[in-house]
Amino acid sequence: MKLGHKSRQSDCLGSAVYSSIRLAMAKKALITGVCGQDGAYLSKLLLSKDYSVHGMVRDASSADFWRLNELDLKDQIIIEEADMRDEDSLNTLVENIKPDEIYNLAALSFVGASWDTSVETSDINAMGALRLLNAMKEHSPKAKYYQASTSEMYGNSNGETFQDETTPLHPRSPYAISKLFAHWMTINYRESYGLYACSGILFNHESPLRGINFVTRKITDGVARIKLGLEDSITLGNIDAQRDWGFAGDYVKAMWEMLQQDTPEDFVISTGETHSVRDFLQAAFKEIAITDWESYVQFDDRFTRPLDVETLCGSNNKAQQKLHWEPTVSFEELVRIMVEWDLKRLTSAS
Ligand code: F7E
Repeated sequence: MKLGHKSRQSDCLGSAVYSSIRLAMAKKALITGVCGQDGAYLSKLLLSKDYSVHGMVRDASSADFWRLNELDLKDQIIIEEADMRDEDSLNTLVENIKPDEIYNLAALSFVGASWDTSVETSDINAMGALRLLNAMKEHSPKAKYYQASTSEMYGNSNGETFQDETTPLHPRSPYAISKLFAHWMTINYRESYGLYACSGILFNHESPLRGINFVTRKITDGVARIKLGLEDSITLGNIDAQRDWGFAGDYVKAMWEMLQQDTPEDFVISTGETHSVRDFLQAAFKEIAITDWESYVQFDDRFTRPLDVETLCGSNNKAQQKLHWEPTVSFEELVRIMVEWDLKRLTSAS
């Protein structure tokens, strides 16, 4: 009995010592925007690789941790408070943590709202990235930096079928312009100061953790509501727009891979397939056995934009060759996963 007690104690002591050694040896990652879709999937990936994950939020008391809770990660992440608009808070954060890797995912990311929030969008997405790069240069210059760049920077394709790392950029929204600034600052800091800083030009990436205001989740949520008799239609804007939609869980692996290379470079991450919003609607309604989906969809000008990007389709050749990365979830599977998740969520809530 005594022996058992003692050995349990020494086991506890052993595992406590082991945990603190592991923590001390673990790579430290700082993720801004940890509460977003990508922040949650990236946290999961890094924790599975034994990183110590520091997740930045603006205000912990009002932050919405639903995605981290959904993946059961909240207790494993060290939540840090700082603000992309506040240089001092970012300096203190980076100086205290001295991260090995910084993933800048924080952004106002809803393109449609960016005309109404252009100043705040620029402050957070563009100047915020610059403030963070400065903090890294000053306090953790050996860290590796990932900038969440976006296919929105391309704007409308000028006749080319695929966009790649060499395609000219012509942004068509305040959001895309703010991201363009951060993209070029990342390149400039790499070239000027020799920092390990790189950009992932990610095409649209979705999942059940996507915000409800993005078109994919709006559709899968709407389809699930129609199936359960909670709504009778979905109201949308431009359904002729075409996007290259992949699964977010795949895309965060590419972010990590980009920071494991010998030299920092920028990469396009995409599936190489494009589908219209119409195609997405058709596939989502098919999951609930509705083929005449047009009769369930309404148009409202409120959901159109002053300027939209019509077609995007990325070439992931460079990522395949250098990162050995490729998407694992097809368009149809992605739609199925999202519809099933929304059906399950709404069924258990009712
Ligand atoms: O729109 C059209 C809309 O808001 C897709 C962000 O993550 O990916 C995302 O940007 C398309 C557009 O995503 C509705 O006009 C029609 O053509 O889902 P979205 P997005 O604008 O492509 C990029 C890569 C990012 O970086 C962004 O942060 O769908 N559309 N009707 C609609 N879109 C919305 N949201 N709502 C509608 O009712």
